Amino acid sequence: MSRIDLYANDPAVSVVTGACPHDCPDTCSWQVAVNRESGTAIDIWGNASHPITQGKLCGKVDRYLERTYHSGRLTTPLRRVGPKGGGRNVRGRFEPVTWETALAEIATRLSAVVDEWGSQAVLPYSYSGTLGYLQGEGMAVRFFNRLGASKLARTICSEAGFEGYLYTLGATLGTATEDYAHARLILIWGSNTLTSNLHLWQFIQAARKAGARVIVIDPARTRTAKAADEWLAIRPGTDGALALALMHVIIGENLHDAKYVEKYTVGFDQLAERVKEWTPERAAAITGIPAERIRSLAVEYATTRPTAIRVNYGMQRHAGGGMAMRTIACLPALVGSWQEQGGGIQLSTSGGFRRMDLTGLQRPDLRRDSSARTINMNRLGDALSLDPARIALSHYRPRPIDPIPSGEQIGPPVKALIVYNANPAAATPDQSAVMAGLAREDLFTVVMEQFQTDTADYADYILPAATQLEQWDIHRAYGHNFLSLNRPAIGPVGESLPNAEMFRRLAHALGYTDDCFREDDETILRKLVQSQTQPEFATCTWEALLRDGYARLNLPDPYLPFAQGNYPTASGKCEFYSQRMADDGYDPLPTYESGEQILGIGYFEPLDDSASESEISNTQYLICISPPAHSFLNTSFGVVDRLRGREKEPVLQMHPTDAAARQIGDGDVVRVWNELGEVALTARVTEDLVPGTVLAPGVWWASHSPDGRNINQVVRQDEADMGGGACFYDARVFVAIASDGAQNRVSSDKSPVIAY
Ligand SMILES: Nc1nc2c(c(=O)[nH]1)N[C@H]1C(S)=C(S)[C@@H](COP(=O)(O)OP(=O)(O)OC[C@H]3O[C@@H](n4cnc5c(=O)[nH]c(N)nc54)[C@H](O)[C@@H]3O)O[C@H]1N2
Ligand SMILES: Nc1nc2c(c(=O)[nH]1)N[C@H]1C(S)=C(S)[C@@H](COP(=O)(O)OP(=O)(O)OC[C@H]3O[C@@H](n4cnc5c(=O)[nH]c(N)nc54)[C@H](O)[C@@H]3O)O[C@H]1N2
Ligand code: SF4
Ligand SMILES: [Mo]
Repeated sequence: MSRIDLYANDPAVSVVTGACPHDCPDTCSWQVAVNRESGTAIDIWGNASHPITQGKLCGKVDRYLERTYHSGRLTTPLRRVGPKGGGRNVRGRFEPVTWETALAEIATRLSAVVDEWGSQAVLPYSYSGTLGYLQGEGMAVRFFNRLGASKLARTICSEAGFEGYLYTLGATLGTATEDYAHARLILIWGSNTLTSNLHLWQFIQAARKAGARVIVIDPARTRTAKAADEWLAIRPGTDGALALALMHVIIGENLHDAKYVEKYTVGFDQLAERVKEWTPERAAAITGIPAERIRSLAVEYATTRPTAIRVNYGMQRHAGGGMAMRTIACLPALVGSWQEQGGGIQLSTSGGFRRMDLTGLQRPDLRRDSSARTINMNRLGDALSLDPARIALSHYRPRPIDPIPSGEQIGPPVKALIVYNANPAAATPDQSAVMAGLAREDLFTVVMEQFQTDTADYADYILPAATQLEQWDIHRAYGHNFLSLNRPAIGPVGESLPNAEMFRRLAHALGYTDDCFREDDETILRKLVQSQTQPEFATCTWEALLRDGYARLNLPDPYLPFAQGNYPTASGKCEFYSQRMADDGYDPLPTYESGEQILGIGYFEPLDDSASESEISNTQYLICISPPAHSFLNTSFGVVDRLRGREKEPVLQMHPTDAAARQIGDGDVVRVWNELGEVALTARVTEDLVPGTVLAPGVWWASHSPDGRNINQVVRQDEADMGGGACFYDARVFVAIASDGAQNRVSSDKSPVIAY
């Protein structure tokens, strides 16, 4: 019996429909059984009627009740009484205070900062704890607009790839998730579907039953690669070179769709000229994929119908991630696969929601000074420095033509930081720089959290946040076209409050009398839905959402966004040649440069064959990637013992060749370091990885790690080529067995320091 049937006729139980709030393409519709008498949630499951969720939640959110009722939930406001900083003996360093006291004291401190340093000395820091419109960037944005705080560019996940995709196609529209069932060739490109996008898999399986082949392009033989028909092992950061060579073969052998290209694209002749130099042999030397396989893949891709690509953010967390995405996004137009159901490419479906009008929710009109600076969240370490040159670097500069500010444009140091929906001490690049900033005694930090995270350890005040079971919200999705409503299933755990209510109360404490700080959550959401005028939201009525919990956007069914062109670019076409890119300071045509070239980093010359093993291990860097661990979701589930138990301990996967060169055996504790920092991990020697690359599944809490640090110790703050995106997977590291003193070499003069 399904769980809904089990509870539907039980008078002691009510069933509430909601939505998973986490940063995941699937945005599942969930149902929660609540004991009417106690008000306690007793069960949670995936909504069987939702066309994508299809009754299943993932292994993490199946545990959502354990997270909600976890003994570590923060249940009262806390005030710091001990010294600032990370550590485990938390209860000794914070004391509970009432909401009244906490809010009054926070308001006093914030006002003092604004009076002395100006309102831009206040920085919000948030990302994807919840993706809800209201509890995400809803009431919080109202509040920070009214305050006049610095703005935050939310770049940590997808910006480079997003911008690259937009330059080529004009919007993050693409293949509908359900339509992968119609494809006959599927390229899963830089995505671990079975871990991070589980609900796509059922459609891929349906395609395979009908004869489709599935190829995974990834530096790691992930669980998805193991389940697929073929793993193409690619060196990280080289996807652009592969795509250029595929186009070389497709155009060279006249396999492109000349009619589609003629009608719906610009710049074909220039593209053809450009890719001439990108022979499969050249790309083979860069990617590590044999030239013959590149050639045959190009033919397979151009001649199989329909053929679909699922590209995800893994391949764009690199210095050249934007250009790589821009290049891959040219492929479907070149072969005309947009014309078929089951053809095209999907990066994200969020473009379907792009015309959602958020002005009523976020109230940009409340901001008096629209020229407030914008800080790039990836450079939080620099932003929290007191050095004006580093603060200048932390300004958001998404394109090559954006200058580094100087003089007064730099603005004041950050003197107050308000963190919600984020855990920067664990998840943000250059962990030691972030922690050094958070440790500043003169920085006033408020953290709104459900748990005592690595970041909360540095707070002056911690405010207990509600979970999704305790709050209202509305969610768009980035892996399907349904809008979802989340209704609260239970009352607040302890004294916790939804983010919206915390910001509402903070607004009152600061004396803001605007009406918008009086509206309740349900009213705000109803107005948000009712105020939409674009046709795609016509089906998403408040009534439909209340009744079903979700509603499909009013898009054609099937939805083939670019079957007849309709690209929302300047030219109205797919832009093989992009004038906008030229204007923004880029090569207007697809191209490829290595991470070293883009970041302008000079490394050691590779050693010749006569080098001893120990010389090799001490001077040859490895590329370190840190994609999602299966049982975690960024850092959000690290607290659930059962899920942490499944991941066991923070590890570093290494290829046997790289391990042997360093005399490292499976299970050895190794030190992973570069010029930024170091972290101790347990080696896992495996052939499921391209040589020259190491992989540390993320994201572990620093405080759950043996040395109180995690892999973001070795990740640089540098921006990727587009959108100010993060370069999590472009880290260069040295690795050695922990006992041989590697630790000391980081700071020694003779250390293999990377030259800039
Ligand atoms: N279980 C779980 N699910 C998650 C998350 C999680 O942490 N855990 N995170 C969520 C978040 S925040 C996001 S943004 C989404 C998307 O999350 P993504 O981070 O895009 O996750 P993956 O789909 O695992 O994609 C990463 C894959 O890219 C590969 N990769 C790394 N570098 C390269 C490269 O240069 N080229 C190629 N071809 N591949 C490369 C990695 O080996 C990995 O298999 O998933 C969400 N879902
Ligand atoms: N090395 C490495 N680092 C990475 C990545 C990687 O692949 N490798 N992935 C990156 C990516 S893709 C992303 S998206 C970022 C994510 O970075 P973050 O957004 O910082 O994500 P989390 O670490 O999951 O932190 C979210 C926090 O929000 C809290 N939270 C959840 N719901 C609520 C709520 O309703 N209210 C409040 N106040 N808090 C809530 C959770 O308890 C959690 O501590 O991390 C990035 N960091
Ligand atoms: S994390 Fe993703 S797969 Fe898991 S329940 Fe949430 S939306 Fe669904
Ligand atoms: Mo992300």
